[in-house]
Amino acid sequence: MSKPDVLAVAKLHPFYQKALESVYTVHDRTHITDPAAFAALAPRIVGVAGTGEASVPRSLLAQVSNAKVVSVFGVGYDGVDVAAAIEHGIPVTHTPDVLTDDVADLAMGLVLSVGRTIPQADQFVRAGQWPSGPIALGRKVSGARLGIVGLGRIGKAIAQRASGFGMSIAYTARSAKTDSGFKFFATPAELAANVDFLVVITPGGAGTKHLINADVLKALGPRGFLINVARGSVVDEEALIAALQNGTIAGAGLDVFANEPNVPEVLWTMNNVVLTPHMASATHETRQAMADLAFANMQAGTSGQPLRTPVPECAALLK
Ligand code: NAP
Ligand code: 8YV
Repeated sequence: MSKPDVLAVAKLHPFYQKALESVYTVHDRTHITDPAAFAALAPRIVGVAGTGEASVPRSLLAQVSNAKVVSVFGVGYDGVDVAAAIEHGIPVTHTPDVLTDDVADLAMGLVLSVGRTIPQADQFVRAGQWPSGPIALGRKVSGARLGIVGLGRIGKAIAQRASGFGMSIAYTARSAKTDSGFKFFATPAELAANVDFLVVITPGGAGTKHLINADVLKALGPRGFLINVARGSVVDEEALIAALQNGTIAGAGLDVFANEPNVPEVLWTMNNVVLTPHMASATHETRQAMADLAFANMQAGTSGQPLRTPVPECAALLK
């Protein structure tokens, strides 16, 4: 008997790909590589598999309208047109919680990296520069002021870690979290003006586009550092580059970019930035847990079982 067909809309992690292949025939980006063949295939597609960065537009959802689920390998799903998916009766799932620790760990790693110039110090030693002079002094992290833009699952886990470093914590979000015990600022600019490290960890998409703009960077100031582990779209990348070049801010730690995997070359040469390739959830343990959950959602969706982790917009409808 032939296996049911699913469409992978992005290059999937091997853990997820392998699990899917045990049950389904996985069509790898056929909608892009061979649109004519895909037009014939589309009505047979029972599920769509994606990543946190993948694009699932309205036009594609219309083609795969017999699909039973869109299962995203990632907590962010800003590339999926959820409204269109709901109109077609296709629920969307994601992988919250299982990656929270890793992303919070990397956020703190970037705080420490930019403050204590760890990657630059590594290069300093490797380049044989140690004998000819001490390395420039860094910025003390313990006891510094941390601002979190987005106090959700990951934002709270960052706050928990930062508390261990004796940092004072403030945040902004769409609404104040009265039970958090942290100081709330209504806007990113007000928060930025009152912290040393500003960590961005909101969803991407239209609601947060360029939330961090030139005004916020100006408020962060020449001794302030920006950390972005959210989505490239949340930060105005041109304004950020200008702020780094002009000394408007002290430096930045960036895991996400506006046009991944393309990182503006001007950033490659700057000594006050630390760059990582969208790897906040990239550990063996977490990628396995994400694959298990994404696969479980795909199987549940395609067999009419309750979904493990539908996105909030769909969870409300499924109740
Ligand atoms: P979450 O629990 O839904 O938290 C999101 C937080 O962002 C909430 O506190 C929310 O505020 C806040 N927020 C949303 N829109 C906002 C706005 N316009 N202004 C200010 N705050 C806003 O999500 P999570 O699990 O923490 O994940 C957050 C995001 O991290 C994901 O969506 C994804 O984009 C990113 N991420 C990146 C990586 C990576 O590899 N770099 C990995 C995983 C996740 P309210 O609470 O007031 O609604
Ligand atoms: C990616 C992420 O999904 O969960 C998210 O929102 O951005 C990441 O975990 C991961 O890089 C796989 O594409």
